[in-house]
Amino acid sequence: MDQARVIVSFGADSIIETADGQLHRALTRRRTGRAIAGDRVDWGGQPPHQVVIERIQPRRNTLVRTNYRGQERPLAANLDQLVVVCAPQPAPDQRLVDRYLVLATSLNVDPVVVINKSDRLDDHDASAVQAALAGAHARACPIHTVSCATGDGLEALTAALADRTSLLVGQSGVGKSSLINALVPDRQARTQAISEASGQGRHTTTETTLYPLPGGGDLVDSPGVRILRLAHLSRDVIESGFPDIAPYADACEFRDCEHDREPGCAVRAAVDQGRIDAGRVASLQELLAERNAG
Ligand SMILES: Nc1nc2c(ncn2[C@@H]2O[C@H](COP(=O)(O)OP(=O)(O)OP(=O)(O)O)[C@@H](O)[C@H]2O)c(=O)[nH]1
Ligand SMILES: [Mg+2]
Ligand SMILES: [Zn+2]
Repeated sequence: MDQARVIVSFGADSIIETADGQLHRALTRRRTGRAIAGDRVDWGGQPPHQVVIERIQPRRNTLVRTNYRGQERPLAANLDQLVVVCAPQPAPDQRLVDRYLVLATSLNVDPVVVINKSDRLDDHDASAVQAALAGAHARACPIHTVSCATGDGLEALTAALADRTSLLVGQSGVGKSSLINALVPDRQARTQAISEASGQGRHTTTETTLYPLPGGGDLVDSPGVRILRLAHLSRDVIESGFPDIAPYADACEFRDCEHDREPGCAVRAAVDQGRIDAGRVASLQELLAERNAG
């Protein structure tokens, strides 16, 4: 059986890249289950027609989107790294950054932060960005400052992405698409080739798509993770996304302490003493409350 990588999936149909670098439209059988971007699969058939995915190899991890009804839909598999993109404009949102850091923990992948638009970063903006990144500092996560406009920092970022599958996340307007355009020089041709293989026109760009990087590794662009619901995560997973707070939380009098006004709350005490960032605690409380609400 030959092996391939899933580039993008539309339900029962996927586009796979075979070992020779060709893109083919492939069908999954009902019993095989649905393939998603990043899957490694065994395939058979006679390209370009009747290509069939025979088996989806076990996934190291699965990025899942949960909708407002709590229904889960898998989007991408086998990720190594989560790239959290922020910029001076739109102003960074600490709660969102902290959510992405918890997402990285839940997937068991390393977070990397990119501060884009360095060409627009004055001192005032820089301190606002750093404040929103308190969680990244607490987790000693690598931070790359880049500009898609000038090319500043892109070489070092390329090195950090080499040979790994990285998911790009971040607020609308921070420059995720600009980064893909800067890092994947043949993106246009690639999108065209995907459209041709799928026979579905421009539809593909709205789906979670894997882009191979010329220096090795892949970037995953997933419009589906913009609204990030983490209500399905356990308290333990959420708390392990906050290593700066966890030692204090362990010392709270109540195991289910919400770090609000409970007596014997070691987290509140640590905030009052300036030992931990109040914004981080607010992020943790928000995630715990969401989870409790079901
Ligand atoms: N000055 C400057 N502008 C940039 C840079 N990178 C991107 N932009 C601009 O920022 C705007 C948003 O960039 P996009 O790449 O579309 O942002 P995005 O994150 O893909 O946004 P969504 O697709 O809505 O999630 C565009 O007008 C870009 O030209 C940069 O390094 N410097
Ligand atoms: Mg975009
Ligand atoms: Zn507490």
